Amino acid sequence: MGRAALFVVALTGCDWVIGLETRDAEIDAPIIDAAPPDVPRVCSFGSPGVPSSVGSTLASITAGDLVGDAAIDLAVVNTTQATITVLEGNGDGTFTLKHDFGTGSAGTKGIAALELNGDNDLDLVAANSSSTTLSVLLGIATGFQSATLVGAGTSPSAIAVGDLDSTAPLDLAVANENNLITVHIAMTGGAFNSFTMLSTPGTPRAVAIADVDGDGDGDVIGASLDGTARLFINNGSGTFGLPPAVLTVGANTRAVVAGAFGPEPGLDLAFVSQYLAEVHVFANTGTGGFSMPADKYKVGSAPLAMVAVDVTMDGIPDLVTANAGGGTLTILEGAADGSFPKRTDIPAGNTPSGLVSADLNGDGIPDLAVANGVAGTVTVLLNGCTP
Ligand SMILES: [Ca+2]
Ligand SMILES: [Ca+2]
Ligand SMILES: [Ca+2]
Ligand SMILES: [Ca+2]
Repeated sequence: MGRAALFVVALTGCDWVIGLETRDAEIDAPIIDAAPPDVPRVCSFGSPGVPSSVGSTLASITAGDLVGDAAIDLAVVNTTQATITVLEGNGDGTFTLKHDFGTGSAGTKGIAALELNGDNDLDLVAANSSSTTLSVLLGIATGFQSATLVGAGTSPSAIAVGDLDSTAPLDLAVANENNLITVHIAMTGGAFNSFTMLSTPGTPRAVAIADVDGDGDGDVIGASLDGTARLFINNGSGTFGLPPAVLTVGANTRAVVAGAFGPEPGLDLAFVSQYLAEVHVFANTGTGGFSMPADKYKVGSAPLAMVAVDVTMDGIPDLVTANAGGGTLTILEGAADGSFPKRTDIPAGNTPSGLVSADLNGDGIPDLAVANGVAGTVTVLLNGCTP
């Protein structure tokens, strides 16, 4: 059976060249950078193929060793079916076995993988946007137990994972469309107590946990469709006393990520606006404040998801967006000064809606997996960039 391999080549002093070729046997080897080290790096992304159809109306995707064999697996949310499809990884970037798990509630959108009950079988949490619940699926050796429902706000859609109370296990922050970020502190054993509500006007659809003020605890960033974002500083115990700082971001912001993008201390923030098709980057001033206005970068049409990861393997974080309108990913390559001067777009299937980065073939280099929303497929892009 023929296989297609995408390749992307950066030429000396030129823009990237993107191509598609078909081979009958193995995936193409990464294209080797034979140029001197002071010219742009050469990257390739090979697509080994996964089950062509994994569900319908895929909203989000996450990765982890979900089946307990040390190979990285993928979990994809099927919104209309209220199921999570787990694609079992073979360790080489291919995914053959497929398992479906019900979420027990309607309109599931967001997903996260984390260890909740301390048994080292990775667990899943999903956000049910047609309800007021999260689904918790505790991992067992062969898959997952039946979903347990946990209360959240109304129309929860996105989930962030991080440590909010300085004790294990990790905790959650959830964006609910009824103008709330809810904070869910996980107890020993993996249960959740009642949640805390943080008022977040403008229909929040994106959330992140990151220690932006550098005091050791996770702070919460929520971004709304009205083009505002709020920064809630943690008191240290998972409570948030002060009114949030408000940032102006793009309309229909659908994802927020944190990273050490520039040389100054402190985590910086990047927001992606579906409406503007732009990424807005705010540099941390060192104490949890952010320089304004943001630096703005164009990406492909209708971006719905974003990750911060060093895909180019040069030690500097890059930003990758999944662009539902154009069927592409945009890679914004980070520079040492915290800017993202170089843009590359690569094909990524029909309606890329969810995006995750993980090392899917065990070579130590971060790869990408895309949930193709309308198509109901997953596109795997193995990273051929070399350090
Ligand atoms: Ca577990
Ligand atoms: Ca903090
Ligand atoms: Ca990089
Ligand atoms: Ca890899």
